[in-house]
Amino acid sequence: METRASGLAHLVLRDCDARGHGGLFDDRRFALAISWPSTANGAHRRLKIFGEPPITYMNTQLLIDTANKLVADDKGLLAMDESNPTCNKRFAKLNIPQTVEARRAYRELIVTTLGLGECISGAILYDETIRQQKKDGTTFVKVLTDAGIIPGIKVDTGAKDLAAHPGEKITEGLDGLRERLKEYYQMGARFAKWRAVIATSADIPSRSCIEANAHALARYAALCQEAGLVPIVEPEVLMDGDHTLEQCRAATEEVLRTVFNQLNSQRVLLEGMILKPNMVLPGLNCPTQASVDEVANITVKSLWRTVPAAVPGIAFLSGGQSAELASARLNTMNLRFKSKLPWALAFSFARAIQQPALEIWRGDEANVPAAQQALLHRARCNRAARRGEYTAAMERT
Ligand code: 5MM
Repeated sequence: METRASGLAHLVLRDCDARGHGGLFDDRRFALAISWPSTANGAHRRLKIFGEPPITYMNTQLLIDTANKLVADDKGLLAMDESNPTCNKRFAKLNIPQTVEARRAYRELIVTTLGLGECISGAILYDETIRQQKKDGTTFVKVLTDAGIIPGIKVDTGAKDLAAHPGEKITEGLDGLRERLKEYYQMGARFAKWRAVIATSADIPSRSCIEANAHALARYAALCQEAGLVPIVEPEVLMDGDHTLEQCRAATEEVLRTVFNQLNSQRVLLEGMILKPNMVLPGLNCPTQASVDEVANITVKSLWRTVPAAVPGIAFLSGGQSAELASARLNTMNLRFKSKLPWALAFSFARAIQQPALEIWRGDEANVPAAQQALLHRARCNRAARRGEYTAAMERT
């Protein structure tokens, strides 16, 4: 559609078709452009203002299918992508040896848990783990795939201090990422994860920290889609501190708005990604804590305001909440709002699924069956929470 805006300028509203696509309701978006006669014969030069469509890859359908599978059937993700330092820290607290073999044995316990695939759609691995095998030599990737669980991989290289911004972090890992993604795809990964961490207090997050992290997340996401991997986009507003529920809401909304601006600007296909945000919570040291209902309401409201409907799923991180509270809050969100929301509300928990199992295992092979039982229990609780069917009574069974 073109409208004559003035004698000089042409306002052009057109259904994007830069790559030959058309139709308002396919995955293209509107573009707004201004053109004006700029040559003697009246040819128009166009100044594009916004609306570049996401790029179309050979594997666009694969990305959309994988993203949908990750949040289908009321399942969710299991984050088991602790880097070696994080894993060692958790082992140290329980006097578990901090060795490659102990980490391998623990990950074998997780991936061989019978029935896990009934509740878990995808498992996020770490570089060390995606290369590891069971004692009998079967790769973890094969064990997961055989269980109907899609293997994923954490690809950021960690959050480092942001220069000139005391108390703030920037996640690194873009250098060489294209090559690493190719390798992970060949190893069987079909999705990836990158986590940005945003601290909150009276003076932070700064605009520059939010922008730098959102830009990195968007560049990572575009590279993933180019490689056929669904990007899990994880901007985490941390629970640490004494900030209020309202401060967390404001920071979370600002972060999510900026992240989606950057994702659009890097031409990321929203239908082929999953968002992994924090729930909106008061800081751990805030004197006023929030009820399950309050958390559910404010979290959904913030997401409703900021997350485009094209995104197929939102899979929350647990962020240090207790396993039971994470399930209860997710349950209330689904119970109250599921039928009204454009995206699935799922989970991508690490501690809130693994912690009870790790505490039972403690590095002792004799504890493996009981630890697996605990892991499966948490996975079942969270699947029930996706259906709005989780109850405190489940914790007593
Ligand atoms: C497993 O923890 C991941 C971070 O590991 P590193 O700090 O070692 O890089 C983390 O990204 C995790 O996947 C998510 O934050 C979810 O974990 P929680 O425990 O918050 O659910």
